[in-house]
Amino acid sequence: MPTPNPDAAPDASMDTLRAADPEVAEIIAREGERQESTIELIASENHASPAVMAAAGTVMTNKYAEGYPGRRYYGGCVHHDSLEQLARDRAKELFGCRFANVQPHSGAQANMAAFMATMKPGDSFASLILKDGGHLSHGMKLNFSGTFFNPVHYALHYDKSHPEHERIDHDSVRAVCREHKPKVLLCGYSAYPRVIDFAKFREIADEAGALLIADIAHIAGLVAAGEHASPFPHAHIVTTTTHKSLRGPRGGLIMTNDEDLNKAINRALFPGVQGGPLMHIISAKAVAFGEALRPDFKLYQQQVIANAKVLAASLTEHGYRITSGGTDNHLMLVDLTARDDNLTGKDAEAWLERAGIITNKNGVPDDPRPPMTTSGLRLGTPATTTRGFKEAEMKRIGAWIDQVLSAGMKGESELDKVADTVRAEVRELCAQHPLPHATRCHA
Ligand code: DSN
Repeated sequence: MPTPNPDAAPDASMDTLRAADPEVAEIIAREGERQESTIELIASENHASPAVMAAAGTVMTNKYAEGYPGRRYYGGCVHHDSLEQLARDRAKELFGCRFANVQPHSGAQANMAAFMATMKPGDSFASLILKDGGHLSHGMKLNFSGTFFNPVHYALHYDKSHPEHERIDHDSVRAVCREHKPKVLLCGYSAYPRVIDFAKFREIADEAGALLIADIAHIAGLVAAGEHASPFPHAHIVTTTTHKSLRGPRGGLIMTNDEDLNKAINRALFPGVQGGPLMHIISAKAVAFGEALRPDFKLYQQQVIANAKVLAASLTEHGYRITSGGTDNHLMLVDLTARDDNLTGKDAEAWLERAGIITNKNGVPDDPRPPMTTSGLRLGTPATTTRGFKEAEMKRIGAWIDQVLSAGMKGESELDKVADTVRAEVRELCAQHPLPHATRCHA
């Protein structure tokens, strides 16, 4: 867990903000208190360190630096060149690759640039559909990826008697690639709790003459720490966000080992997709990469995985079903209908929030319910692990989740009572494990 840095002077910047704009400062302070006093189980969220946040709020926001180090369209970029080069070098060291573009504002924009670098409008790419664990930018019809390109989807095994039930069906990947001859095969997911076999994906991509893109947004921290196999050398392009398990600022990153692809990616990102880079965020990415290069980051990721396993086991004991039978990474999908047919993700998310446990509703494979209702919850452990929760706390959280959901099924008055009791206990536990940025956010 990152230790609060007494030299980061976070209080001073909040004091400045409070004096200049108390209205904004008040809302931010309340959000700080919310984060401080609730249990964050959203698998894609984390608590960035004070140093990452300090770097994100600096004079680097004042500058246009369109272009890349050494080739800018504006004068005065000397320090921006140094910083972007440092961020690139740290990203390359962290992920063991030759080229890194640290400018994407987000994971979706990283994917957009990767697609533009490898495909023409109308070209096909193969991916997992959103409802089975993919991502908006993996071909959802309203997203750029489904509007300008032609997504074809492979599937999960869906056969309860199959040992690989609810895991990637590599035969389906192969069949879709043989039939459609896509330009790109995309792997990497937003709601997939199992290990991704990048070598197998590359084998299938090679057979189909496709390029392999791995979107490791969710598992980037695990990969960086060597706690999930690396997509290199298998993937031609790797995209990621920097704020999930990697615990940096909100942003994106694109990497490759191929010099020509690197040139195409750089062109596609700027001027293809973006204008000026967010240099303050690139500074914060450099800090986060530096943190992830430290030995304690590996211990953190090991604990993230251990915590996820314990939470999954605890929920199983309470009668819930974890899709695919468990988890290998930082997240799990909880099938609530195993506990009660009428239980929905929408209700569960709302009821748990009343108790200070923050989750997101999520479809389970083959979910008959629509995305705004769902039969499942997606839970992840990066954020709780950052605040120092270990196995014992995970067991308690599993029990609290069941207590609240059981109460919710009994009706409003029972939920009211139990949610209040659990909320108080959650507050107490959170107070024993203050966030690394506590001093920054509190009024
Ligand atoms: N929206 C993110 C998630 O929650 O997984 C993916 O970008």
